[in-house]
Amino acid sequence: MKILSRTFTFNILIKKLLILLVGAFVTLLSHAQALTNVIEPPKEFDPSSWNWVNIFIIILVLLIVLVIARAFDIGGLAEKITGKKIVSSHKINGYVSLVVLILGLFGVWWELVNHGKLLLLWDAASEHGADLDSMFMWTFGFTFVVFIITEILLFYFLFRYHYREDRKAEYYFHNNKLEIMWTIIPAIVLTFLVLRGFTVWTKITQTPNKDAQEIEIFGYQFGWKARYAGEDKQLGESSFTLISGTNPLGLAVESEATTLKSNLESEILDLKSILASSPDSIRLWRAALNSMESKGLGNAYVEEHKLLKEKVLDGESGAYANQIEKDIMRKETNVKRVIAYLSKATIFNKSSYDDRVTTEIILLKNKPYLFLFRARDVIHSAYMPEFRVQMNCVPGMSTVFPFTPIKTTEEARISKGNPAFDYYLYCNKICGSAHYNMKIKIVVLGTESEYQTWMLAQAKVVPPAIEAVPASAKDSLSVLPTIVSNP
Ligand SMILES: [Cu+2]
Repeated sequence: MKILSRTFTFNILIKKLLILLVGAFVTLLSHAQALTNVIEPPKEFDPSSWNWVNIFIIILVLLIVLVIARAFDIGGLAEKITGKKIVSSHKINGYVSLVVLILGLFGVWWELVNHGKLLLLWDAASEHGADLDSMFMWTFGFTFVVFIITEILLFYFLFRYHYREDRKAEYYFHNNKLEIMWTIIPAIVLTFLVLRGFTVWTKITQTPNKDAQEIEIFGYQFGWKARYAGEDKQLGESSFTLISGTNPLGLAVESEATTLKSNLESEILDLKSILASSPDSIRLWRAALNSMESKGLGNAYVEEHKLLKEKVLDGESGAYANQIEKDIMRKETNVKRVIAYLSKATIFNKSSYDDRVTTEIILLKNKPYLFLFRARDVIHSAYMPEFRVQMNCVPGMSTVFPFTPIKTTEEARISKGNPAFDYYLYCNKICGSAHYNMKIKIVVLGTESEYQTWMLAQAKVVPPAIEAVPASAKDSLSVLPTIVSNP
């Protein structure tokens, strides 16, 4: 029975197990390396591609499971014969920790090799992007080193200091050296990261560039519009107050504002007359409801009966009149705002007439831009990952982000090895049901002439009936942009 003595049996089994595992790792490793050399999308499963390596791995895994099962069998048998405890679960846990450590580190290495290009930021398409990427890499570097050290310590300590009857854990509740170390080191690292972040962000957002071309990016449920200044190199004024069915961007166009004002006023008049006649209406609805119910028609026309009853209840409780009053107040506020705009005649300076509203954003390589963001309905977020740009778009206020693209779409296609690649501006705030579809294409061109050709093909803002130009004045105004339709 000596042969089944505790340490002997167990150590041999564990050693066999480890050798098998290491063998499996080496095989997997070479296999993984072979895979990483192939930069192709995953293919459909093809049985002919299954070589002996795969079969060997499967057999190996089965063997390992078998060995583990046998180890427990023998251990249990030995315990029965000797009456002593042979398999120590603490020892097994210790070795399992080592296995987890090796497997985990291998996994980290494999991920970095295979998906590093996706995980790490390295090919920003804007001038400031390299700074942001380097910030990311520094943060990643620090946390990576800490991660590796703590993982090794954690699992190695589990292995090295697992429970043994013949040794006792040392106990102490305070250690000044440790306290100082784990306060000062993170403090230094965080100070470095925060200061660097602060300087980079200041550099990106606070450095005015007088040559920057302004482009307005307008977000709405669910899409984007871009607005470029025309020949006057000036974006026309706009306001959310002036937004209407025919003026979706709320541009400062006097005739549009006047129409909006008169529409609102007539809507208010309509609502007021509805409100004045509401007691009569409510009496009529009540009479109709009573007659319906007395004739027993409530069961035959369930839906109609329900709607009529709701109307009567709303009317008699005052909720109906209340809602109309609220609508009137809201529209009156709108009218006041529009009138205030109309009195500020300076903003209706026709500077928006030559603006061009586009459904794509076209940029020129190495040209500085200042994006001005607006939103119509709810908060959206303009996110251009390739350019490392993100900014909230808030209704009623404007936000900005300056950047300079440094790679044309063509160059990006080549460097990514993807001829179908395109830059996009996405919405990055969950803003409603079709949020997922809210994006606009960005094209970065290399030459001014391509840009000009595209720009000329864009329609000017000038709304058709915008300014009713008197016939006699038409000639003198012919320099003003006429109605241009999108070719
Ligand atoms: Cu959105």
